[in-house]
Amino acid sequence: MVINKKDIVKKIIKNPHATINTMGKAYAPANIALAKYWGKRNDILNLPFTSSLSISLANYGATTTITTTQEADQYFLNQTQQDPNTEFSLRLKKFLDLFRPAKDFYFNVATESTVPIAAGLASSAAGFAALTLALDQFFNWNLDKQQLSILARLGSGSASRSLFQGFVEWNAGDQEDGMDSYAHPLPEKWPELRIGLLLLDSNKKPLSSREAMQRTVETSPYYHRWPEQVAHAIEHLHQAIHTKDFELLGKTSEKNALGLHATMLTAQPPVCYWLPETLQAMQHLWTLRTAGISVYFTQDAGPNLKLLFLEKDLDKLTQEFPKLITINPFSYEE
Ligand code: 2P0
Repeated sequence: MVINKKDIVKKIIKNPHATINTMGKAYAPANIALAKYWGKRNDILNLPFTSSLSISLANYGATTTITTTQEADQYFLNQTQQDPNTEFSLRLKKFLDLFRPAKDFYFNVATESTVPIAAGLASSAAGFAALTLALDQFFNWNLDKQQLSILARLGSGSASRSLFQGFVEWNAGDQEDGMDSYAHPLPEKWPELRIGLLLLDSNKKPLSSREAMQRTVETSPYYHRWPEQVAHAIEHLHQAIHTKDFELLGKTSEKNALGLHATMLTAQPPVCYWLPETLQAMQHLWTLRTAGISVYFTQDAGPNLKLLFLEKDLDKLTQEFPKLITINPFSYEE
């Protein structure tokens, strides 16, 4: 029997509409995977083939406010009302339908994003995580973070990780209903760690990560090696985080990102998110590394690079990349 999203919602929320408040409001950070989520064993429930490990971006994320409205849902992104037929609105509506108390009950959802627009920063992760937290408040569910992580995953896989700050691991789980597939934060903090956003192109991506992921799984002859690579990466990342071994963290993350893109490049038709500027920036970074600056990159389903470095190298790196946006991932308030 096919398990659908509504079945999962029923398992988690016992009394979905017992209380309806006038407002629900919550914040969730964006996150960047150092060992990536790529490929689903169940694409209805967004259940991954592998676990993944990310770092959340402190105050770079989304704040979502939910209220009610008459006649039809209304969605706002950075104060601009969204056309109901855009991909953004349709995806949001589908998620809200899981929780709508009645057919004629309408939501007003306003999201403010502090993530630089078009930074290729999986804004759906912060968005669906903030929305899930806001819904929890709006309906007084009082769910724990583990349950909320499962619900956020139903919106977007990577949103399961945006429920937490710091280093976060999303366990793939192996149950058919995915009740064991949720994220948890790691206890370690690394105050000297910095993330740099290197924006190389702000055009909309030619292919959504959802489609790219599916095509890669179905057609890349290298995909079968991917789960084993991710498992090794996660093991090495744990070691790096635990012993504060920055070289190991950087090397492992960069290798995992290049492995990810290798599976995409060998898909049919090929999926290539690289631009000439992406390769140029990679070569610049490799040259800097040869010259003794410890900097690594990771790259997601877009042309921009995310740099990993330590606070001590900040000045040198802003000299090399004057437009670099620097984030201290451990600067969030508890
Ligand atoms: C990640 N990405 O781990 C990987 C690396 C992109 C590259 O998670 O279909 O938007 O909503 O579950 O979460 C982007 O995929 O995909 C992503 P869905 P999602 O961050």
